Amino acid sequence: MIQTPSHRRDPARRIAQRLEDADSIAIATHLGGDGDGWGSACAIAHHFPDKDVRLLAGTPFASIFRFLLPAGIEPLPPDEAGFEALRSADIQLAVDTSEQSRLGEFGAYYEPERTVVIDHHAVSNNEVGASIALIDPKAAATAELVYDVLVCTGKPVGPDTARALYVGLVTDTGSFRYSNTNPHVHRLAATLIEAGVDPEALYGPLFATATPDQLGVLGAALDAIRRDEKLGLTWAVLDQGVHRRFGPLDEYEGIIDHLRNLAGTEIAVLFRVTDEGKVKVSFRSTGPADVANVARAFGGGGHVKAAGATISGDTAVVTEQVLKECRSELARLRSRS
Ligand SMILES: [Mn+2]
Repeated sequence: MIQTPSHRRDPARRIAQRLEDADSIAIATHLGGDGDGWGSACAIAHHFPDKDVRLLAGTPFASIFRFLLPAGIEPLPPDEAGFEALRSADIQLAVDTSEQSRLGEFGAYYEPERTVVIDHHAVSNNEVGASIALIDPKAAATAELVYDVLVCTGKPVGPDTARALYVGLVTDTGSFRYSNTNPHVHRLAATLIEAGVDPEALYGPLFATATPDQLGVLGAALDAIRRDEKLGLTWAVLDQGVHRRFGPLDEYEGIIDHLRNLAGTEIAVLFRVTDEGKVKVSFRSTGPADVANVARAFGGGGHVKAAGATISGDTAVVTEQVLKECRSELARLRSRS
């Protein structure tokens, strides 16, 4: 049996009680809901089949998570019906975010007395007011906290609930590879498998989702890889030709990882021509190089190891300017060591 960390027991028990007492529960997650946000929301919906549970999608519900939805539940967009579902619910629940702005248009309808938050992000300065919150940045996923709540209901966690929570764990830990992967995460994964999760059966819906166009764009990117071996700089340009052939290139977020995985890479850069004739630039750093700093030089931003910018101008000119800035960042590191 897995132990709930002691500091979470009291809020988990109180939230479980509130959920059990409610007839209707409206649940939203952050804009661009991911496997943890929707996994957490769907787990709660599965656990309370006799309650009126509504899911609120501030941005369109990603089709790859449809297999998690309980039969008969369709996520509501931010329109009059969606706002009314939230306004009339006994509990207004936010999962995987506590920030009002990240709840999108739904954020304005949360009322503190009815609001409950379950989240593992550090508290910001834009919180929704909540009557009870279970917030623990030490949790690898919100799904971990939802599990703590659901076990307090005394009703066993069923296979559909377990599967939705497992999806949250898998996605937020990068398939148990990121630094948030720890013994508790693996114990919870084991518990969920005992509750009926079939990990292999999740491979298809979660990871084998590429379309022929996605693989075509990936092929074009791999074909276009260039590198400066001495500096550890790797890049690829998806130009007008690729855009004409495959259409908008704004998605395809995973391609940059193939560039960063090339051995010896310290900075990876992917250039994509956009519909508006601008160039979308994604950066990854594998070591001490600060790509947020490089992105800021072009009006973008991000984290030290993952950043981006969208730049107006001719693709060849933009490419040269950005690579020059990357080279000076790498040269700066070299001179320091
Ligand atoms: Mn999360």
